[in-house]
Amino acid sequence: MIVRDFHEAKKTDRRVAAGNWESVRLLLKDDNMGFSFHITTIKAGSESQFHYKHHFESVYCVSGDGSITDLATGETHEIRPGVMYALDKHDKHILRGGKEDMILACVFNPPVTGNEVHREDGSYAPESEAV
Ligand code: 9YT
Repeated sequence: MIVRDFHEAKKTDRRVAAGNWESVRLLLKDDNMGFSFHITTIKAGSESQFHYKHHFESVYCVSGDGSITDLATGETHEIRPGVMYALDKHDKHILRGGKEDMILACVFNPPVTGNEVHREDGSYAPESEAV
């Protein structure tokens, strides 16, 4: 069994931060679960484009508010606690923080290794290309 405390994990290199977001990786590839599990905070008022071309991701909003725009359709969906979205088509999207920071629980398949960097196009490289 693996038991980890977010409040401890965020003091370690499991926490990664970029301009508009930070993320604590509670499970990574080397935990051998077949997925990774992250608690991601999207800053209030921020806007970021992501495109996980090589991963599926599902996301559940724990607190805060924001929105997601599907760049294939132009459709925007409000995100609030209780809402889940799943990027089942590797959907290119814009994620926005709302009035408050948005706290999201995220699962990636295949699992993130922890060494990926967001590339210019908003993707993470497949593991074979990871730095
Ligand atoms: C909301 C979202 O896409 N989270 C992704 C996880 C985060 N970018 C990370 O841990 O790298």
